[in-house]
Amino acid sequence: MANKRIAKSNKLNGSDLTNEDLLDAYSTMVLLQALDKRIWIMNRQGKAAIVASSQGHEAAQLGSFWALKHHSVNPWFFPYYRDLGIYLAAGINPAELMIGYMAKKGEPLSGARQFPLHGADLSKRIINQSNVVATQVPHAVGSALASKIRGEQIVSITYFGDGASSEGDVHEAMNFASIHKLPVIFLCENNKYAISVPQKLQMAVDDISLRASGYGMPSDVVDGTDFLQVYNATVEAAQRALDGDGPTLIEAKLERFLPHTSDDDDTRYREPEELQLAKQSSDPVAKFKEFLILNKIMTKEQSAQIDERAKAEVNNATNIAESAGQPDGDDFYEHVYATKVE
Ligand SMILES: Cc1ncc(C[n+]2csc(CCOP(=O)(O)OP(=O)(O)O)c2C)c(N)n1
Ligand SMILES: [Mg+2]
Repeated sequence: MANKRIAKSNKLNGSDLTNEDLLDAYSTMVLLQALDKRIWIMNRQGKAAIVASSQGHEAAQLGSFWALKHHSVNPWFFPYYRDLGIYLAAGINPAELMIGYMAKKGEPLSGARQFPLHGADLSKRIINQSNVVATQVPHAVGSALASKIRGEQIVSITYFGDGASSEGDVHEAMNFASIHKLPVIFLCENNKYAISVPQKLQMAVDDISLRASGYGMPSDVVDGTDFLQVYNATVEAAQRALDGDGPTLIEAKLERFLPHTSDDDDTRYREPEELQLAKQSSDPVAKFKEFLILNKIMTKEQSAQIDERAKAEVNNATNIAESAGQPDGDDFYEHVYATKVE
């Protein structure tokens, strides 16, 4: 099968979301950016051990989340370490997330025994067991297989980077999912770097989506800094999954605004001009804001209120996390063994 592109929605602005939905999504995006910035500061103060920032990836994470929120029931999420937006949108609150980065008592995913964002919150239907690149991808395929066997109308979605797309796990997962027409969405957040290695040295193709054709799977390439483009592509992929037509690979092209993690120095391999240009032209939050104001969906006053609310929430989360205690020794095994999934 050729690398088939999915027909784009032809509705005005390409979405079925109401203005209220869009404002809700934008408010979450502003909160995500504010929280991410504060977490980075906590790292610089020596209070958060390691951070992989989501800055630049906000639209890919929230656009796909909103699509599943509106077009599927009880989806399963298999994100990776950069996907703070998925956790926030799924309802893990900013204080719990900050507690996680500071490895304090009350962290919901692993009891603060893992790298930030790793572990699982089954009530929020999020599983991300490991920092080993791409391991979440076969997990999502297994989850989709389980849904198919049980006859459930449930979509699983997994997120991974451009670097991860060269891992055997990803290819095996895509191959299996496509053969068995499993209800899974592969969403690649292509920020053009795997730590310091640029895409050109990772693969000999420009589009990761081209790989889908090798498995007989449709794919789509979207501007991953545009909330609505990601939303639409994910809605169509979810529909295909629910119709029994199998998986889709979505490649969201976007920018990583900060070093790979707080332990990395990107000035050693990235030109400052390149980064400067990316920030000017590809900031998902600024782009979404401009779209909402130009289309008169949001006033400048509303925008300022959203900013203020986000700031207050992040301040509150920081205070709660700063005053939280250290994890207790006696809950050491709590997150180790499986709990029953309802
Ligand atoms: C199997 C494996 N190999 C190498 C690493 C070290 N490592 C951690 S993140 C990373 C780069 C991943 O890049 P990409 O998939 O593009 O995701 P990004 O961080 O850019 O979002 C590497 C090589 C690892 N954690 N696991
Ligand atoms: Mg990358």
